[in-house]
Amino acid sequence: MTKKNRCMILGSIGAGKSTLTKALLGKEERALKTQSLTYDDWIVDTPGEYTENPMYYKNIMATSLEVTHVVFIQDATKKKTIFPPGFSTGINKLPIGVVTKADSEKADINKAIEQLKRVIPKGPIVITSAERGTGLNFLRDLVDFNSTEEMRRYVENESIDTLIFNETLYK
Ligand SMILES: Nc1nc2c(ncn2[C@@H]2O[C@H](COP(=O)(O)OP(=O)(O)O)[C@@H](O)[C@H]2O)c(=O)[nH]1
Ligand SMILES: [Mg+2]
Repeated sequence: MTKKNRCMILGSIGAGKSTLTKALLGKEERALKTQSLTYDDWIVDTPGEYTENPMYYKNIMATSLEVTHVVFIQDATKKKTIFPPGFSTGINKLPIGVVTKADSEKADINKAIEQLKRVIPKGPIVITSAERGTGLNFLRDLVDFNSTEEMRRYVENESIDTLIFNETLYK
């Protein structure tokens, strides 16, 4: 069944955006290199260049008008994040942080969470593996909510360490 809400997926080249998209939609085929915006059911997959090159930020802003949620992907196997600090606050849509490739032996999940906390001062963070299919249901559920408060209540209710609600308090 399709959804009322839609999300756009942002993250670096190779972070696992398209593999996650296919897993969320229950598609079997492997992800090919994403060359342009790809609309499929309730997900808008984006090329990594969109997030990596500030030249495309205006495209991100324009596309965000078509969705309810923006998913910020952090690859657990990468030391660096490509998102500027507080990036989610510049987009007026509900943010969700997602750590990908949690199954990898090279994954540093805690580091990825810390990076996403700086990108999303207030919002949920889900630890996932598209390979294993873990965390996908939490992400599907989060996209059904219509406020950050609802997402927070959901996260608190689930009470599991692969689903976090971040709230950074500024001094
Ligand atoms: N170990 C592992 N590798 C993954 C996972 N998801 C994606 N990958 C690998 O990461 C690479 C890039 O994936 P892709 O979805 O094309 O990234 P995109 O550029 O962000 O769309 C591919 O080689 C995938 O097989 C995962 O959950 N676990
Ligand atoms: Mg892709």
